Amino acid sequence: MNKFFLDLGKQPLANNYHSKFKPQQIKYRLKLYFNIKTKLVSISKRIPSKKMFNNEYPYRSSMSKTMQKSFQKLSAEIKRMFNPRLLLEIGSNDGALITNFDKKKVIGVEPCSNLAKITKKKGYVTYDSYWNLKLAKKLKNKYKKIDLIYSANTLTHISNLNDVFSSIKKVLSEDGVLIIEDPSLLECIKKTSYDQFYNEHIYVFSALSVQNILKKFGFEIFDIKNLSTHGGSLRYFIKKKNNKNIKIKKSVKKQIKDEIKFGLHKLSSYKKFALSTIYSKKKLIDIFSQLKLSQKKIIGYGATAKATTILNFCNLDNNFFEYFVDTTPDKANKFMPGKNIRILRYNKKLLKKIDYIFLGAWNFKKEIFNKEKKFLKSGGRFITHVPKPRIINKIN
Ligand code: JHZ
Repeated sequence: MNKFFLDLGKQPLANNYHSKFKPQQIKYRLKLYFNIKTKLVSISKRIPSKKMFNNEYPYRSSMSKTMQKSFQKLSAEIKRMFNPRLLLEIGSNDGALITNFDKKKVIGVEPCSNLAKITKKKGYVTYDSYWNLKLAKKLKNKYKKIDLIYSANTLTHISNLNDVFSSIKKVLSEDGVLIIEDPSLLECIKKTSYDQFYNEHIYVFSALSVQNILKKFGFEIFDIKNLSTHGGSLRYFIKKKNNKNIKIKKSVKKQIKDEIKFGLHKLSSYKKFALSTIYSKKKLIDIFSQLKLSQKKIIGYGATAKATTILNFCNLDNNFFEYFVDTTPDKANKFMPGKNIRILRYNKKLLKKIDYIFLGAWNFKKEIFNKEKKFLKSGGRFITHVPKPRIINKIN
């Protein structure tokens, strides 16, 4: 049932920023498949979770103002709409969401102990564990009733979806609500943002595939919100099918209709996406090659997991870049996986004497442009690959 549609080449682990220049690195082939029956898009190679999500995981959810605001807004909405007695977050990272709640009303689950430590230190109950049935049983015994489960950018990272959803089913109360939030496959295809695929992202969900997965567990989507975060995400509001007190909103049908209109239910659309990706790669390489020929100084902005996919797929290395800048403390003075480009802790001075900035964090374009108005005013230019590879010389 799984049909191959795109090969993104050999890719290192996207968040494996090493501290030394390493000429040889372990890479894994990144191939994308579409399941004709379930409509689920996934990668072929599954890397053991422990190799990726451990006590050195560098990604911090609260590193951008945009994400902080998004989590604050959602927290207020959750309180207003559902007023949960107890909220459980799967993949609580550094606490960008849970720290907006009363400590007695929230539990975090976070397998990367360096991140779990941050919320524990602030006094939030955090289980330093992977999400699985064993933990679900433990939580059920201890808390009895959990009426809201939230998970953002986490479930797409767990290979065994059967285990994920049966564990959720185990702990969620009968009238409880599950909210999940992940990059939208529709937006990813529309924008040719093939960089949403890396070894951590085992799946990129569509409403079509989520709906199919949920059926098996007696869950159904009752509302969907399109978000601008992470280049376009979907927030799915889910309930148990037996709970008839919550009505299903029109947004669900609308999203499914939009996805079908765009062809997310058929293989040919993914083959088209594969062709657009190859074209995008060629155009991006052309841009970089021309700028390099004219001896322009280029840096990367945002040492993202997405950028790892681009650099390794397009074979852009330290011949093209001076360095990458990033605000994340744990990425500083390390190297971009697979391509040995140094990452420096962001500081405005690092933008001086630079001609071009490649937007590794293109999903935060607005926030970055606001911060770097001076760079643009002084003649600096940005390079992006979404929705099409191009040079940007003005805000918006
Ligand atoms: P960002 C991560 O992907 C990994 P990445 C993960 N697998 C996932 O699923 C997604 O997130 C959701 C920096 N930055 O969010 C901070 C600046 O330096 O696009 C971050 O390192 N200056 C969990 O890595 C990076 O950019 C800034 O002004 O693709 C953004 O990473 C801003 C705004 C960000 O996720």
